[in-house]
Amino acid sequence: MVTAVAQRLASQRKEIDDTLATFTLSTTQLQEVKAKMRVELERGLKKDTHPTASVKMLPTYVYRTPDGTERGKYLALDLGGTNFRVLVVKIRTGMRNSVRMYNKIYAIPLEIMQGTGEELFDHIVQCISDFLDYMGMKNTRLPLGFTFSFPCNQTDLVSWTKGFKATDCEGYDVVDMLREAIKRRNEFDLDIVAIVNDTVGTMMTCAYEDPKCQIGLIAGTGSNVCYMEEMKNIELVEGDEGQMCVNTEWGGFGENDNIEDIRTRYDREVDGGSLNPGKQRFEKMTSGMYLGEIVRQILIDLTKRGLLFRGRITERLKTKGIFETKFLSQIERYSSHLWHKLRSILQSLGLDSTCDDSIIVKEVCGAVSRRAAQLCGAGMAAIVDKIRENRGLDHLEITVGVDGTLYKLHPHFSTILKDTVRELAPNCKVDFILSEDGSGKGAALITAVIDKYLYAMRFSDETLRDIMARFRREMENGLGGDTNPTATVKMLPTFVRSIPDGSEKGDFIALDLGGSNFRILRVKVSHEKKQTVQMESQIYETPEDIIHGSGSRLFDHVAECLGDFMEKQKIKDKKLPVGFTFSFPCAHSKLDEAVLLTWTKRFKASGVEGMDVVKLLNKAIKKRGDYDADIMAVVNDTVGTMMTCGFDDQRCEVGIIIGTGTNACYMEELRHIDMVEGDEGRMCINTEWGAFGDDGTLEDIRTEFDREIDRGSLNPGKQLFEKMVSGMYMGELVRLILVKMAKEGLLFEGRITPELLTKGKFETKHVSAIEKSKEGLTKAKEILTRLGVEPSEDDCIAVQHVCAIVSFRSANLIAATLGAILTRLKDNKNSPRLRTTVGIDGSLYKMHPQYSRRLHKTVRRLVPESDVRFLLSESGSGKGAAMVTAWASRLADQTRQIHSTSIS
Ligand code: 0WK
Ligand code: 0WK
Ligand code: BGC
Ligand code: BGC
Repeated sequence: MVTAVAQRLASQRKEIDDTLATFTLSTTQLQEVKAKMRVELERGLKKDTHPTASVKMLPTYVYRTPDGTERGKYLALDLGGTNFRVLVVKIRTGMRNSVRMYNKIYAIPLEIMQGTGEELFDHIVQCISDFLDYMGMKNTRLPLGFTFSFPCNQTDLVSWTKGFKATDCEGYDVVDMLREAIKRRNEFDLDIVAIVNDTVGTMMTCAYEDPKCQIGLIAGTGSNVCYMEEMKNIELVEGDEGQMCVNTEWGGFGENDNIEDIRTRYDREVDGGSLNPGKQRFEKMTSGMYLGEIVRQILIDLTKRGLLFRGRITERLKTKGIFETKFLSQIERYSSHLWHKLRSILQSLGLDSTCDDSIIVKEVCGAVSRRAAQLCGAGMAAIVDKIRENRGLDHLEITVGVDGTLYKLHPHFSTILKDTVRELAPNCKVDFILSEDGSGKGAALITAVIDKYLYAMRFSDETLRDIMARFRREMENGLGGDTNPTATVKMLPTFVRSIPDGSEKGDFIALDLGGSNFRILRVKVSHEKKQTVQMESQIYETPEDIIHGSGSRLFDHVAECLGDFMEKQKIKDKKLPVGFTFSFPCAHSKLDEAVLLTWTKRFKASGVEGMDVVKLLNKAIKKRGDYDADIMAVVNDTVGTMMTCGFDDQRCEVGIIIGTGTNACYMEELRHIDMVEGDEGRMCINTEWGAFGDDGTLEDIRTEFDREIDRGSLNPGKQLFEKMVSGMYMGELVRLILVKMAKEGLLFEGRITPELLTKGKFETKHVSAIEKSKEGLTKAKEILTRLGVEPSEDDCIAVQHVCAIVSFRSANLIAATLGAILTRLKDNKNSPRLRTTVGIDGSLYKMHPQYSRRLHKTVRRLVPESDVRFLLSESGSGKGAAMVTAWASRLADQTRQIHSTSIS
């Protein structure tokens, strides 16, 4: 005799079973889900269906998994999962497991997640700042890989998901938003190299251990998968060769109502109450952010129907988000006989339950999580089968890299998922490996792949100090009588013994040859009230056939221009003293005797090296016979620049050129210059630092691109330092890197055009234009379009990044060699602190938007015990040459007077 209670219990049981049955998916239903997922994968890949596809299949521009050659030190951000992590990742080549990571977890408060975009990115930057402080790395400009776990079209955020809803972000470029925030804080600088989805980061992290890993799965707060797809199937991206990782964003599956048959009313409740109703329907059935909510909705419904908690709905049960997914895992971990454990979990949620209640709650949790795992399994089965068919295989063996708290912490999720994949994709043997280190490592690996060619161009302060010490040694070698012959840094005496002292006066001609312009100047130095300088100048061509022709033709050309200038100045009848700025390495025996040691930069005229250039010029002038000139001094452009700046600042004792070429001079104690008699006072030394490294001392920091530049230069094996840093070579360096990256498919979708392959097509002025903060990317587009490579926005960002690395290296290296000169000056003066001025000129330093700031900053870090003023030479080295000529003229006058008095 079945009692009424038993009947009521049986019907209640049936009601519960019917409810739970809506979460039970049959194999057929799962196969349908798999088939529908497959259809959506294809629709997402195809150009014409992509716009309406619910599974967006976003190209990631990651063309391969790690191959063990990655190396370097990277900063990584990991945003979008449970925790916001900031990491530093050190990757060493060779042994597979040589990755060191340090990280710190930061909270992202709800009001920040759902505040304004500016607040969110300022918060992110504040955490980075705290981390860099903690790691003592605020001054190192590290490359950054940013794991940003939201759907992005290249670097534009498509839409927020999970708990995020910050305003003014969707549709905007994540890189720009982060860059702006870094600029707002103005405390440190970073190179944002890559924006990576967490699925991609996870795949890369696991592929570093298992090369078969070609799929990344996140089963955590959110749910998503990426995998390596054949390029020929990705219609949104040009090119048919090779593979590219596609971020499926399968969370959106079902947004076109194609799984309404398996969505329950509880799913619709959860979706209706979410931050993005109608969106991410598959995610809301499968991921940690929502499973707890689905359970809560079911519990509310069962309770309303009197089937649970004695029909009493508590405030707690009505509270959204109270039933976190972690409780599912805890509840499902206990077998039913441990109902008291279940009860205490429910108690902690303020839910008073009976034994039956606890068991029903456990069943509900089980049903919800089982469905989630099965759905993910069905989706995964669609992906592995697609890959198998892509490769025309009957049987596929592949590995999935996995991360996410749901997969990690839920007792059954991973098993059910694996079982479902095995059942629905029987022709695939799928291994799952858990990502131990999170996607930060993967983000660093991707940054390393992109940055592979740039890594070697980044120097820590430690390395820069080492280069400083090396250069200091080379200076001593150059100054030493016995070591000078073999020294690479020639430390050439200039016979200029002081900077202008204000007594200079006269009417001079200055020739300025060797920079980007050949300039002839008339310089009048007078003393009305105070010393004033008037200058008139004219620029003359130096055609290639002249500077590559014979020496006599070159000097004839110089003499002709001088004649033309004097004509225009109506001074052909005057024999004015001439100061000749000749910007090449010359061995002086006196001011007006200078033997060219070797041509540099664009010059290669024959029959000049080893000759006295004053004689050659005088000969050319004489040959003309239409005017006369008194060449009183040959000065290097660094010396001219120091003198020009010394005219305005008495502290100036260093002259630097960072232009077509690069070089520095400075005032050295005469007692240290073995090649010149005397110990009193000082003399200006032309270091010719361009040749630093010609003896191999810089081989460890020279890259394959530096070697290629040198091989293709007019003077292979010479001026190796100059070729790493100066304006004549910078554009070409960038071009070679772009060609290499394009060849690797890292840029322009692998497009290589004849223009891109043409030497000199990418100029240093392009580097400066592209690094302009505001219009840089537009300029990049313009310049790259002219090279025919049809650049994407990402390409422009990457090219801007390459430019930044190359120009930054130049500024850093010059800061190191200048640092060596400054410490030597300080030691020479035996003072605890150096106060000095550096006169500087050159088109690279003047034109590049960031160069000077970077140079100054690094110099101040490398030589903290100094106060260095950088004084830009407004008027070029001509004025300085005139100052030296004034001094030489006076000396000549005095000699003449002494001579004439001694014979009279
Ligand atoms: C750890 C990864 C991170 C990812 C997270 C997902 O490092 O990139 O977003 O897993 O899991 P969740 O924290 O959302 O459970
Ligand atoms: C301007 C000076 C000149 C020097 C030039 C270097 O007047 O002596 O050679 O700067 O800069 P560049 O023109 O090579 O960029
Ligand atoms: C995002 C994905 C992310 C996944 C896992 C989803 O909400 O749309 O980009 O990979 O969560 O974190
Ligand atoms: C030359 C130097 C010159 C520098 C800057 C180098 O190539 O060797 O003499 O100062 O360029 O113009």
